[in-house]
Amino acid sequence: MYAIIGDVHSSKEALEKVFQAIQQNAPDATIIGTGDLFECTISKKDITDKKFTSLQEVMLNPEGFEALLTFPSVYGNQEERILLITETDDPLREEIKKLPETIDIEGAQVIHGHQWEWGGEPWSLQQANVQSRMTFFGHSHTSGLSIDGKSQKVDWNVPYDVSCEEVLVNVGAVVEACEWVLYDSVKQTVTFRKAM
Ligand SMILES: [Mn+2]
Repeated sequence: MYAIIGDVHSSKEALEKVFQAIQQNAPDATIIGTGDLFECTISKKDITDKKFTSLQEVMLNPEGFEALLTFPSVYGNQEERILLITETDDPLREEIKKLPETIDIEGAQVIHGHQWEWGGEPWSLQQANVQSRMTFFGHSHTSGLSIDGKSQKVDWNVPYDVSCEEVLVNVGAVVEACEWVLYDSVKQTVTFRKAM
């Protein structure tokens, strides 16, 4: 059993709510992160060659937030940007640098998804370059499920059978929405959850 969560964007309150829900719904679930744990406060368009020498200048990290990050996670575009624009021996930077691009779990792979092709109107995933039959990702802050290339309507608290050819699961966002996904690797089901 896995609880997949991501796009926390430094929201301590939302992460605590989601933890509480996981504790109530699936206390034995292994928590895996889809990245963008932190919020980078320097936007993409404001990036220059300048290297910041303290992390506080470029990211939100509220008191007690880091202590909650005890689960394995991949990196997202926020972590990528934080690394790109800083030069400091802060141990937190080293921790961020250690986050992998992908994590393999039972029968699936976890990735942030910003590496793929996004665009269109409304802005959405155009092309996913997956390495696994089933992939959990985030990035867009919109829960979604695609089975064998067909987009499914997402209903909350309903287990979806994912024992099919190709499955893409957008786990939504912890920030603001308190969304997460429960993945039962034995029964091969995913259930979308909202901790609000
Ligand atoms: Mn992202």
